[in-house]
Amino acid sequence: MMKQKLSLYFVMGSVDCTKDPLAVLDEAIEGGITMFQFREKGKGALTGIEKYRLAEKLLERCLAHNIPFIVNDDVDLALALQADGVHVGQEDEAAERVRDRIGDHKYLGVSVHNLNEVKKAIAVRADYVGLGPIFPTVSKDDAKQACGLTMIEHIRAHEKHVPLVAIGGITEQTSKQVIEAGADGIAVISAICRAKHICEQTKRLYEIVMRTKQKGDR
Ligand code: TZP
Ligand code: MG
Repeated sequence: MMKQKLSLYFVMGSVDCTKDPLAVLDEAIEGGITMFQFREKGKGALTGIEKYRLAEKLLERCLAHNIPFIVNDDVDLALALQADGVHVGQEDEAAERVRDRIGDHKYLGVSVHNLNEVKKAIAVRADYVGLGPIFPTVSKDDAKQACGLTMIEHIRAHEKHVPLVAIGGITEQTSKQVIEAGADGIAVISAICRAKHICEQTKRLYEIVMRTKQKGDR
């Protein structure tokens, strides 16, 4: 179930968009995204009531299309909106505390960079882990060094069942390899946000992921 939802995970905030974020999300939904994360971060990011209002509108879109809506690193916002879950990084609010605050019926996603962090995330009952950056990325100021496809294989070899989505610099050209390495899905910002034709680009990404998963019987 979670593994299916992770197939094409779109991550976005106003800073990532060159046009109206609502229009971007509409096109991405039409193209077939399976999960959405509101990540309002970076230079010029909205805060306070503006952040809330944008999240509310994006959530409405996701609700109408049955797309899980996850909030990045803002438990208060997720609770206020009754979002589907929260995603936190290693330097954000501790995952264990987030789990306590959101309860067992909301999704908890945790960013990881190695096997040790995966094991810790599993211990706090994370619903999925986000591994990355797999490749160099332009979308995260404080991104760690790229870990490469081998880190996906390494984690998969030791944790066969953990729902794992890969993130960081993933494009139409690399999606197939990422799934073949053992990821249940791809999480992307720029591959969708920076596309000329967002809906068509999203459809292409969706097709690649789904075809590759099918071939591997996943
Ligand atoms: N975490 C690790 S890499 C990254 C995040 C949020 C940014 C991913 O963006 P892009 O444009 O798909 O590389
Ligand atoms: Mg962080």
